[in-house]
Amino acid sequence: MTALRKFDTTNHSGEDRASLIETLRELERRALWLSTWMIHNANAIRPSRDGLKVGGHQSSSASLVSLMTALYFHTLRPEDRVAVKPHASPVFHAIQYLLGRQSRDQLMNFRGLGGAQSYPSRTKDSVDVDFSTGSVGLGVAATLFASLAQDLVMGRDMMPAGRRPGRMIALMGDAELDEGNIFEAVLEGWKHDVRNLWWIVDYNRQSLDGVINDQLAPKFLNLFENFGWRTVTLKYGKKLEAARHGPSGEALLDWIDRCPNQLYSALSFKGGAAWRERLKIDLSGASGLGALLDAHDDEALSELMCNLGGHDLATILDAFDASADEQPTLFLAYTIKGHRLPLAGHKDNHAGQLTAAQVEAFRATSGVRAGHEWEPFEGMAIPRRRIQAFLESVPFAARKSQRSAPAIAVERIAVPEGREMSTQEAFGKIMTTLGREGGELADRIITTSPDVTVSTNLSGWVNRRGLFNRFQNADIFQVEKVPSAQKWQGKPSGQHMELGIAENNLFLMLSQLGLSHDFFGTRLLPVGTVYDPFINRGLDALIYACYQDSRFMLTATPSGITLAPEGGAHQSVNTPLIGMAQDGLTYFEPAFADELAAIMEWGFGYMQDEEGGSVYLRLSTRALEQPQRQLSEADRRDIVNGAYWLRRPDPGANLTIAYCGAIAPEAIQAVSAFAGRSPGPGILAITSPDHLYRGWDEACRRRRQGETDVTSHIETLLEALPRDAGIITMQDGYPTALAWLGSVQRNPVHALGVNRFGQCGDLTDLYRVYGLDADSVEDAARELAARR
Ligand SMILES: Cc1ncc(C[n+]2csc(CCOP(=O)(O)OP(=O)(O)O)c2C)c(N)n1
Ligand SMILES: [Mg+2]
Repeated sequence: MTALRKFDTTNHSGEDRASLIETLRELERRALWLSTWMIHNANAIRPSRDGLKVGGHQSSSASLVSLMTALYFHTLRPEDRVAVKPHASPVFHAIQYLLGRQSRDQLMNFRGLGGAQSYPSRTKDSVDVDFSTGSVGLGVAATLFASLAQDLVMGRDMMPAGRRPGRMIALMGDAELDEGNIFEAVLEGWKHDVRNLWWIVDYNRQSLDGVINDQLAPKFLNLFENFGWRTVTLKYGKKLEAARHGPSGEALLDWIDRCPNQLYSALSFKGGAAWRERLKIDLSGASGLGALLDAHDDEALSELMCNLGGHDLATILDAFDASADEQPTLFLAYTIKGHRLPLAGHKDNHAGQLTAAQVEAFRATSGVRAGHEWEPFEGMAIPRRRIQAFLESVPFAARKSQRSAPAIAVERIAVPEGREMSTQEAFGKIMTTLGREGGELADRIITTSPDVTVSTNLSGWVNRRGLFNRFQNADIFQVEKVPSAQKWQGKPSGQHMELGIAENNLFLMLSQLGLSHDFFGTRLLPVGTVYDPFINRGLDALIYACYQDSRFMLTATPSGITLAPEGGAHQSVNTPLIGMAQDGLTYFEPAFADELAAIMEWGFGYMQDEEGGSVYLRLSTRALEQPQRQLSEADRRDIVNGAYWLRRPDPGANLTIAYCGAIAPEAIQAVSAFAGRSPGPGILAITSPDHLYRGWDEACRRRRQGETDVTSHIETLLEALPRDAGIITMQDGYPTALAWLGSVQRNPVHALGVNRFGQCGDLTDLYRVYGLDADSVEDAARELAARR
């Protein structure tokens, strides 16, 4: 293991430990009040126009208040990044408000349009959110990949001068540990020697439906320790630790250790008298029990029994301060869901909310005057000036929001040479050339792949640019002079991140590489490869990456039944629709190498554009004869916009074929079968059903809003076609991706495509069985003619 860098743990406020904790306790009380009140306000005070329940999680928030107070007001440094447990969003906003980084209006409009979001959102919240969360498990794992992305940036010496590496921190619910993607990530992290990573588990032993299994803690701890993590358990707070040395102390703690989760939760809900009754029975005969119980009234007894590590600021600070090196660390912090609220410990408290009367009572005990609920320092027991001075000294307060990095110029991407080529092969050649010829663009590209680097044609690039490894790592096959086309030498400056097969990890890796400009102030251009059908396997993580507004190029290949002999498990059908429906991702499916080169060149720019997004290339292994042509700038623009006439229809033509992707030869062949027809049909080459559709949709919207001189690309193209001419669409994918073409100027459409699982076969058989061959086109033309 390398020498571990120490993080700074100084107490920046200059206060001694006792007054630091006193100050934090006041802030903790305030954060608990504000988060509870924010949810109450949204549900019970703000007028409702639709009668819908607004929601919000008071108990999940209360569970995490102490840990978040310690983190944000003491431990965090400006360069650290945090994924906040989704349903603790109100605490996050309350803390940002206390730090002066969030507005009162946003809190008052929690869960309303333009207000603080229900779950932290990088794109929809106005305050700086590091990781979006909501789909549990993903934000947690994303922190691990953010740390790997940071190592890549450092390995390539691309961290801007004066910028320090940060810790990536996840505040997670214990039930998030049920999500498999967490463990996939831990395994991948171990392979890459991940560091600067903290996962803080809010171990309240409750999920949504109730109280969860006993004795999970040792299993989690073993697992993480197996993968080289330090584990830190925060079980008892200082009061319980002190009680250990008092009368009946050992017996009491031993009783808690053995207490089933359900019983502990139920007693936490019932309170002091119930604890007393139970302890009298269960610990009867323990010496000193009477003295222990006599020393505590019901309230004090409840306070003592609920004094768990995750609610005890001194215990939390000790744990955080003692873990200030780079080793990945799991903090298992025992907490009570709903702590200090009347909902505490109740198994049904997940969506439960305080009644108006309970809020009133809570207001009184929080020292908040009616009408002053939103005042930041209302009811605080320490002078306002001291609190303000403290808040100014908080290290995290120095965080500046900076979400961009200098742009990388995109040079011309040359069209790979070859008479016959598949788009996958063309992709490989483009990447190899970039790798060989270098330049700033090539230096910024980071590729990654879940064990399909070789089979997606990325090896040429990897041979040139090397594998990422935090340490120099020779390719032993090369050293031993065993002939191999792959030279897999690892080094810190390597530009390929090789992953295990888990597609979730691919998308989370892309998600965090594609946020490097925001996280580290340096632009990376991530390119990931995957088999197209397995987009579905990692789909939630892909959606998550787009929701975070991450910027990457996803190359998915091979695709469709064109992968003929490989059979149905490897043949993608629904992915064109995913490409179209996914916000933040523009989907292309070129047929020819020159189209791909134009799209990739545009894509590297689009990935950097503030209004841009990510790019999805659906490619194929089917080699096609390449058109002999030189594309003009206008041709390249058409290709990027989604379509061009490969053959313009003759004036007055009553038929056109619109195809997308590797099915091009069948479209061309079908049209030549109609050669005798006059007027001759057109062939519309569609390079992006997605861009083409969005252009049309956007034009329709603008016209609805009164703009008169807007015409979309597809409208311009279809002007060449009479309105009653039939359109046959052809794609190796679900046919509705192109069926909308009929709505543009009301042409009748017959959409050919794949709408069932694929199977093994050769192209001739499969295109016939699934209706994508020349005969099917002829049938479709007949059907369209009959309709007219
Ligand atoms: C992927 C996913 N599945 C289901 C949900 C619905 N859900 C929200 S919170 C929750 C339980 C969370 O329990 P835990 O993580 O322990 O958090 P706690 O509220 O106990 O702090 C569930 C099932 C979700 N948000 N994401
Ligand atoms: Mg929980």
